[in-house]
This record gives sequence, structure tokens and C-alpha cells, in this order.
Amino acid sequence: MVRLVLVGPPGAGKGTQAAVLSEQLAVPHISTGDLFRANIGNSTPLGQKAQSFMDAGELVPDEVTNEMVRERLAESDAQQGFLLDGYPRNTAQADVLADILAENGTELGAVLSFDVPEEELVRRMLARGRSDDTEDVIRRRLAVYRSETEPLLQHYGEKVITIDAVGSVEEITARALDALGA
Ligand code: B4P
Repeated sequence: MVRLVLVGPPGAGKGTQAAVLSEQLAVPHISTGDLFRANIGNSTPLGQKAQSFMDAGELVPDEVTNEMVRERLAESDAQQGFLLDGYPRNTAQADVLADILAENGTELGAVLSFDVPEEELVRRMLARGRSDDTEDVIRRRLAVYRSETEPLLQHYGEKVITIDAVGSVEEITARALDALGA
């Protein structure tokens, strides 16, 4: 069963690849960034909590994020596997995810790490132009990635599969599927 996490700096193309890979692997694509943006769009209490953190390039507090993911993973479509995009983003979230999975008698299969040089990340995000893609906020998100998220690669150790995520979308999908043996 596919239980996969995508890790990478902001703008690395996690969301882009997750959309394709979830179809190819026939598992739901669960993106915490997309879930937050949908809540913001619908002006829910959760969206109101998340917005100021996202606008500043900071992580949304763990208790908000973890609860949202716990509820999403309890839905029926996630019982046959999942592809998590942008979660966990720090080791505390990774511990909660391990607990959620252990409660269901399962564990993560693999962690796909996206490797992209910083200047390419900044170029992609400035071209995308989302509301949190201004130069100052991008720099903050990159700093938060280095301090909070990158340590996950050490934390997950042998589960990590690193792919070169520079190239066309199709090339990167092929590398990811190849690395996963799919
Ligand atoms: P996310 O929504 O996760 O976004 P991201 O890291 O910026 O982007 P991603 O890597 O998915 O890149 P994409 O495919 O879009 O996070 C946004 C915010 O939400 C965070 O800053 C945080 O505040 C909050 N958040 C989310 N999860 C959280 C958590 N677990 N805990 C706390 N807070 C959380 O690609 C980027 C651009 O590159 C696109 O324009 C794309 O078209 C382009 N692109 C993709 N592949 C390309 C390629 N091969 N070549 C050229 N361009 C490419």
C-alpha cells in the first residue's frame, strides 16, 4: 500500500508532482497548503487562524495543522493509502503522524525528498505569484524550511528517497516513479 510523504523546500514542485503521482498511484493527494487555502477561501475559523501565519511565511501552529490532518486521514478514501504533500513540516508533526498511523496499525512507507537549488526555487515562486510569493515572504519560508523541515530528512533516515527535481514536470514524475519502483 502507498503511504508516501513528499518533502521539499517551498516551490520545489511538491504540489505539482503530488497531483500527477496521486493519479498514477491511485491514492488521494492530501496537501496541507491546499486544505488551508480552501479554508481561507471559505472564511472558516480554521482559515482565519491559518491566514496570518501563511501571509508571514511562518508555519501554521502544530495543534491546528495536526488536528486537520488527523480528520483528513480518518476519511474513508485514505484507508487504502495516501500521498501527503507538505506534511509533516517539522519533527513534532512527524511524531504526531507516526502516532496516528500506529493507532491504525500501520506506518509510513517512504519519504520522497525534492532537491532543487535555491535560485531555481525563488524563480519558480516569483513566476507563480501566489499571495505568499513575495520576495520577503519567500526568503522567510526558505529560512523556516532550513531550520524546521530539513531536519526531517535525518529523522526519517532510510525511508528517504531523494530525487533531482530540476527538469520538466514529466521528467521529474518519471524519476519519482522509478525511484519508488512503481
Ligand atoms: P504549500 O502549499 O505546501 O506550498 P509550497 O511549499 O510553496 O509549494 P510546492 O512545493 O507545493 O510547489 P508547487 O508545486 O506549487 O505551503 C504554503 C504555506 O502553507 C506554508 O508556507 C505554511 O504557512 C502553510 N503550511 C502548509 N503545510 C503546513 C504544515 N504542515 N505545517 C504548518 N504550516 C503549513 O510549485 C511551485 C511553482 O513551480 C509552481 O508555479 C509550479 O508550476 C512550478 N513548477 C513545478 N514544477 C516545475 C518544474 N519541473 N519546472 C519549472 N517549474 C515548476
